[in-house]
Amino acid sequence: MDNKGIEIQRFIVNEERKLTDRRDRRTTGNLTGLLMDLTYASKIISREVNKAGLVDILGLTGTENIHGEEVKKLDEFANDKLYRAMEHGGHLCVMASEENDDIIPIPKGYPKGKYILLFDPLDGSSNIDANASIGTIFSIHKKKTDGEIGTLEDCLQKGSDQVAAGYIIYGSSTMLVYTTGKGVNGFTLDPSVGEFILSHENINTLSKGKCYSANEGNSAFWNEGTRKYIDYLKEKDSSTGRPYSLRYIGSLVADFHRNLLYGGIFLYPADYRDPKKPKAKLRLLYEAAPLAFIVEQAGGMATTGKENIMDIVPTELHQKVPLIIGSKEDVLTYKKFISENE
Ligand code: AHM
Ligand code: MG
Repeated sequence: MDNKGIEIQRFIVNEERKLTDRRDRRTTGNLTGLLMDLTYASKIISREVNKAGLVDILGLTGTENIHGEEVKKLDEFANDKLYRAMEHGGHLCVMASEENDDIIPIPKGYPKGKYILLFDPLDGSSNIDANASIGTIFSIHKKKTDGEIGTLEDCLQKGSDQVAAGYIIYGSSTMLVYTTGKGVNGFTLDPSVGEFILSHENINTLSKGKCYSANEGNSAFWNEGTRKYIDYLKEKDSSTGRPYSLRYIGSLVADFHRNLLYGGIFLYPADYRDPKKPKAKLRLLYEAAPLAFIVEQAGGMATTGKENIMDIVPTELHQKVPLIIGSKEDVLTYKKFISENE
C-alpha cells in the first residue's frame, strides 16, 4: 500500500490493523486512541508555540521546577495541555512529566486504561525566546502491576519495555516522529488542514555521520575518553571522513532530529566537576529512553558510554543519565574510546 501523503489517523489505524492481523497483541486497541489524543494535544501546543512571539505568553513565571530550573510559561501551558488531553481518554492508568515532582494519577471518576505516559512537555525551553526549535518528547509503557491504578513501579520500567515513543518538533514546520517498535515514521503538520501528513516514511539513520553535537564548553569537565574521542573527530583523515562538523543547537529534540535525518552523534556526557559525584543532565524516562527507542528503530544506537540506554532499569522518576546517541558506527567508536581510557 502506498502510504505517501496519508494523514496520521489513517496511518495509525492501518498499523493497528496490521498488528491485529498478525495477532500481535502488544500494541493493539487503546494505543490508537492514545496516540490520537497525543496528536491533538501537540497541535494545540504547536499553535501556541507558533504565536508565542505575538502574544504575551513568553517570559518567566518566576517559579522553579524540581531540577532547580526556571519554568517558562509555555512549559506550563504544554504540561497542562498534555495532561488535560490525556487524563479522560480512558487509555492511561498514570502519567509522569518532567515538570511534576511526583507521578500524575488519573482523576477519580475517569476510566482507567492499561498504558502509562511519560513526557517532557517542552524540551529545550531555554531556546523559546530566541525562536529556535523546541520539542515535546513522549514514552508509552504498558501497566505491569495488578489493579486499576497506575503506580510509581509502573513508571519505572526500562526503555526496552516501551510500547511506543515519539517526539514533536516545533521548527520551521511542526513534525511528529514516532515508533511502536516497527520502524520510525515522521509526519508534518499541514496547517491549512490541521492534520499531520506522512512525510518521512520508514526513517533509517545513516550508519555513520559527519557531525557531532555537544556542549563543548563543558569539555574540561568530561572524562578522558570523551575528550579524546572529540579530539579524534576533529583530526584530519579523509579516509574516515574526518574532521567532523560541529552542530549544536542546545535543544535536544532539534539536535536529535537533525542527526536522525542526516546522520551524526549527539553527546551529553557526565560532568566530573566534582570527581566524586559525576552529574548527568538529561532525564532517562522523558528524554534518553524514548529517543533511544526511536534511534534503535532507525538503525542507530544510544549508550551512556558503558550501558545501553534501553537496558537501564530506572530507580527514580527523575533519574538523569549521560546520553550518547546517534549513528551506530559513531556510537561504537565512542564506546571504544571510553573502554580504552578507563
Ligand atoms: P530542558 O528539558 O530543561 O529544556 O533541558 C534539556 C536541554 C536539552 O534540550 C539540551 O540537549 C540540553 O538541555 C542543553 O544543555 P546545555 O545548555 O547545557 O548545553
Ligand atoms: Mg527536557
